[in-house]
Amino acid sequence: MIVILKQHATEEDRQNLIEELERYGVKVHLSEGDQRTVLGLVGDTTKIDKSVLEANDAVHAVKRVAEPYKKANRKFHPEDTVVKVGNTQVGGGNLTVMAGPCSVESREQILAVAHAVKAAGATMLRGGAFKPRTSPYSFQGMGPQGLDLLREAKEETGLPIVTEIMDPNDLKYFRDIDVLQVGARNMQNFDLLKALGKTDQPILLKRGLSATYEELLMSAEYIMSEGNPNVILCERGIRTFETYTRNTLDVAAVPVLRKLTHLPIIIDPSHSGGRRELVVPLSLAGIAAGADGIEVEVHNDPAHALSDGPQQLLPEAFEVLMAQLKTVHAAVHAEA
Ligand SMILES: [Mn+2]
Repeated sequence: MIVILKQHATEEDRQNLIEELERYGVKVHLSEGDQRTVLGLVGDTTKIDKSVLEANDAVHAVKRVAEPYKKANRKFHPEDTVVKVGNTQVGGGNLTVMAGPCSVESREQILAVAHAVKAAGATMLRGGAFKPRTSPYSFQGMGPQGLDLLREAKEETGLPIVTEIMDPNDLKYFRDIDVLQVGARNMQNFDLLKALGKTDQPILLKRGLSATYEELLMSAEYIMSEGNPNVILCERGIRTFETYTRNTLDVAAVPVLRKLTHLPIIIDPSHSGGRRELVVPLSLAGIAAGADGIEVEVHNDPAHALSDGPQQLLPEAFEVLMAQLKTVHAAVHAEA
């Protein structure tokens, strides 16, 4: 971190500032030019709040030279992280396909979809039991009963389960759930992130609607700094000026995050496109960009789905998608 002092900063201002900075345990190197005095901070600057320094009267500007996230940072962990989920692995060249309905609606529905996606080659079953809906009048999910149905579907198919948790107080219901999903709207629910950091369960962390890459990685850092290294990132579309699609899938997030972090990256073609006909091309684009997998919504009767009907694939379409995904994934991972 580099701190540039104002021209009018006095010797006393400078000494006070250096003492303040040294309290964080960093070394301060002073270099005095004709026009400007610059302080170079060496050591762990993660605990220093840039905006507090910027508000100091003697400070002209503050520049970070290192990213504020450490545990999620590829610089300190060059190897890709591989997250073990049941009998499958996310990252490390594996193709992860989390498929299933937006919401668990009934025993018949979740079992039918689970068997269909398993037969087509999905590696995990997704399904929402606790639903974060934009409207309080929309279907809110089956809650703990929905989790029981997911457990039953897992027992029948062997597919590990991915399902969303919204409230740290619900953790008691999720102790045996394979992957806990944090939705886009909860990406900065820091109490939830901290509680999930105290477990060792894999977490699927979705990017917020208007979150930067750094904000996403800082949210991952919340989980990891509490001791849980099992974080999987998910790009699920961001809010832009475009209204044709539900959100705009940021495909660039995949190669950029790949560079910044060692964590696995999944894309969600369903909530980004919001339309069934976009799910296949967006899925393929994500894998082509180097994503470790997708999380996709599949329903046996989308026309009557209780949530997100227009974007859910029929099992037959999912089967076709699986074949295409494998082809693109193989092409990306082929030796040049
Ligand atoms: Mn959905």
